[in-house]
Amino acid sequence: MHFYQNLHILLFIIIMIASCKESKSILKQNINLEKNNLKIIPLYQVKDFSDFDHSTKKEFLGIFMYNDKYELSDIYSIIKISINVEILDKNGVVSNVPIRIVASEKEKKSIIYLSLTDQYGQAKSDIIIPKKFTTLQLEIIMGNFIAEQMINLYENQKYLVEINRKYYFNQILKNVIFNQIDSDSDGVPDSIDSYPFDSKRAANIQAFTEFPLLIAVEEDFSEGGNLDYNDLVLQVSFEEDRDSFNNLVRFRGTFMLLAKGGHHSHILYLNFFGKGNYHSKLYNSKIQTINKISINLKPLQKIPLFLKSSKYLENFSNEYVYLTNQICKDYCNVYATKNIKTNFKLEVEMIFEEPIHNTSSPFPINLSLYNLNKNTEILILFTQKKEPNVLILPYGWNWPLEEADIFIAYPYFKYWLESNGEFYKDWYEKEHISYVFPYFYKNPLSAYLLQMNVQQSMIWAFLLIFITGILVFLFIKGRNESYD
Ligand SMILES: [Ca+2]
Ligand SMILES: [Ca+2]
Ligand SMILES: [Ca+2]
Repeated sequence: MHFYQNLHILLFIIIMIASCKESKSILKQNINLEKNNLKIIPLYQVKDFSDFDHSTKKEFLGIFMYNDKYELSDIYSIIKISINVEILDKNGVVSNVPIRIVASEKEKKSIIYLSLTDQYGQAKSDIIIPKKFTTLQLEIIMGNFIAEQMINLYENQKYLVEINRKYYFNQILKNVIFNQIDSDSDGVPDSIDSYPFDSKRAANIQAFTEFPLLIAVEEDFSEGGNLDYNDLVLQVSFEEDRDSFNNLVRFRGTFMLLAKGGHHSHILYLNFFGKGNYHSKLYNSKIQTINKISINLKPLQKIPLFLKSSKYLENFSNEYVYLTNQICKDYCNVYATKNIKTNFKLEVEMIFEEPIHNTSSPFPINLSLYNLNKNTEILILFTQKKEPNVLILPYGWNWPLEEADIFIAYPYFKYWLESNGEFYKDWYEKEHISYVFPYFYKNPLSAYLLQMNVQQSMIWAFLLIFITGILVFLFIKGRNESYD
């Protein structure tokens, strides 16, 4: 009895703390807005520009038409969105207007898109973002003014696949747009330029650093294999530098082989669309640097991920490559009874000679897995729907144990597949605990910390420990009293 009374008080305290946190974040946003001297412009939505009566709306500053599209999505953990935003004013189409999109999920905010409008007044690109985000904020930046609009990533069980909008402003935009400090003259004002003194780079996009991906491969899918999707599990996180028209300029990625459920040897290949200078740094399990490699790559030249030496490029011999079996030896991290093995970590940076045009590479890399025992190759494509051999999953996913069928380890996977992604979207979070390798369980707190930024996470982690302590205390107290 006492236990439940105390529990009410505790819940009240938790709600109070949570609501304080909420109001603080709103306050923080307001301060930021003032600091950057940004104001929000009201926009009016119309069916047709011609049916808007300008004379009756004195405060009128802009109107917009939209034709956004939502679809069911059975791509595993990413969404491809086509962006088509057009800006007009009294004089017609307006070029060089910065269009920015910021994605958010709870406290996490991340720039996912930045581009100036082109000579036709349009910003057009395909982008790929993690499904973990829930809302987007579309911003049209006009000097000291910003028109911002929220767009939901899900509506009626469907995912946003196209942002198609036309904005019309009832004033001449040219004067306000070019009335801004732009130190490197790349067209993006200093206030929103991630690299204000580098004219080649304008946006640093970190969506996949916030939400790393796990790639799980089942090599024997077509041969009626065991469907344990642990033949290879690779963790990938990356960030991109893009220019003021959203073209890719630099790529920085981190790769870790987390598991390998078999005795075969493979080479993992990385593939970029353009040519440029490639730099890599390989760490061993004790986080000591094993090697640093710098090479020049031709367009679409495949490069093994875990290189021993740059001599590989001279004679293409596998002796200059770390095979998967050398990094994560036979049946590594697929048996629950064995300790977790920490493997190599690879950091790479690709500096492209020419910017890669945004329409050719919504996703900046391709990967492929070559099996030396079977002489077969699996392409790991990030945008293809229902790729049977490869699952692309969010960070934190625990893969099935050796020989454990994914349909048993993740009972809702089947229903999600059968419904074309309409139902059980969270199938990958509902595992049958005794059939998965508990990689992200063994140390849940550290996994939790990794997902958050450090300052907040420390506070919440301590609070979590504190609350857990109180709950345990109250539970024991309540139980003892009820037996008295
Ligand atoms: Ca600039
Ligand atoms: Ca810049
Ligand atoms: Ca298998």
